[in-house]
Amino acid sequence: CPSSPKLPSTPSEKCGVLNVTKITENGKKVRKNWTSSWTVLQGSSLLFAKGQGGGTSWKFGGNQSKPEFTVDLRGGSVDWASKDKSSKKHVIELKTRQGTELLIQSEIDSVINDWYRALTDTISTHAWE
Ligand code: I3S
Repeated sequence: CPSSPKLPSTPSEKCGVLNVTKITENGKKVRKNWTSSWTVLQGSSLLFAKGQGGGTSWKFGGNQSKPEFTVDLRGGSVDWASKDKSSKKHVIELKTRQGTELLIQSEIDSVINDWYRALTDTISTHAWE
């Protein structure tokens, strides 16, 4: 995984391309906008970079490479999304303590299962922070 020099790496670190959309921001419903994002799990943060189109050479920490969006997983929750949240298969619903809800999806079920495990592990590891 490419990593940011600013964040400590932990055993839970993971990265890859996922389809992502916000559905709620600060408690307010927002319009879905599915995008393919390079996604990095670092410590208790989940970082997204839009429009990287699956490129693995992309790195956080360079000049033009700030993460587009960061989610603090501490105090959040992860579950499989119900059918009414999306017509896509393999969709994870991630809720943050700050009232942001995201849907995260991959067509590849082994990929999404690994992310589900990594996210639930991270949330339980940081449960008391
Ligand atoms: O929950 P929705 O409104 O059925 O979500 C769909 C829409 O966001 C749609 O875009 P428009 O807002 O232009 O209609 C997207 O293209 C779909 O992918 C969304 O549904 P899925 O079931 O794919 O999450």
